[in-house]
Amino acid sequence: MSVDLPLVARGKVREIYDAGSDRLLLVASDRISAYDHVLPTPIPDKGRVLTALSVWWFEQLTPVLASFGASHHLVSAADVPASVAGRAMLVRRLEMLPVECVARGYLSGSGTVEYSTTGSIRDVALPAGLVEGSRLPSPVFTPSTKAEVGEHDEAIDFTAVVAAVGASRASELRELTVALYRRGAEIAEGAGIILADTKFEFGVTPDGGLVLGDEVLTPDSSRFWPAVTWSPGAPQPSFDKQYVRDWLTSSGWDRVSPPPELPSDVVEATRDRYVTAYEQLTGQRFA
Ligand code: Q0Q
Repeated sequence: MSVDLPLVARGKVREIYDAGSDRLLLVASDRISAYDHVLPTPIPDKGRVLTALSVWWFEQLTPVLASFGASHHLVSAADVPASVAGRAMLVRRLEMLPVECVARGYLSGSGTVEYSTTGSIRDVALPAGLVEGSRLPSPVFTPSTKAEVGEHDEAIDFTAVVAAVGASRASELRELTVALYRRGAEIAEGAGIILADTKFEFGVTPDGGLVLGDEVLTPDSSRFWPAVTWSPGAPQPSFDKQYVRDWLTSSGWDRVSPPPELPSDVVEATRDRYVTAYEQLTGQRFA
């Protein structure tokens, strides 16, 4: 156990610990997942890079949050146990809302499948002729339910969000999710990175205040594409995971049996991609 606190929840690549009555400790590991499997080989510094990125994004997004009368849950990234220094965030304990708030600026993955079948994404009609990787006319709010560990999130429509949190809160979530995505995409574009889509999680404080939780705008919660290779019409290369995906495919792994160890050159190249994403976005050297 790397943290001497009660474990609250464990995800594929992160854990949450109980840090007191109104505090949690969100710890990011160096684990990496691909094709719905957690790989056996860690990526050194992945947890530290993605934590530093979330911390930076919380600061960048504070004006957008404030314009909605909302805030974020980060208390400190310094006041954390030495054993997880740099890869943990002390956060406010929230009542998390049961909605994964996804914003999509580009057509990809399940969005492309839905569009190909219906000509729309959820209740948003889209122009004809869009293909995998196409930029959408406007960002689309595509909420989903929070799946149990190991399950896939389930797409829901806006009426289901209303049923879950009420009409006013549902509209607030949709508008704030899109506004945060737009600001993130604008900053990322300036750094040569396409923010294709992202997932936010929100909670509320006892006085009903809306709070942005979880990690934000990391390569684990978002699709990051290099702008220089953007070419609609096929799946876009991932900014951070393409080396891993390509090697796994070349290894002959069947994506069902336990995944193989990664070779050191793929590990090093992947670490470089996380560091490069951080340095390009923030303009700061990763230490
Ligand atoms: C909370 N999670 C995510 C998770 C497993 C992260 C609960 N501020 C908060 C947060 C946050 N962030 C949560 N609960 C209360 N207050 C976040 C989905 C799950 C590992 C890491 N689950």
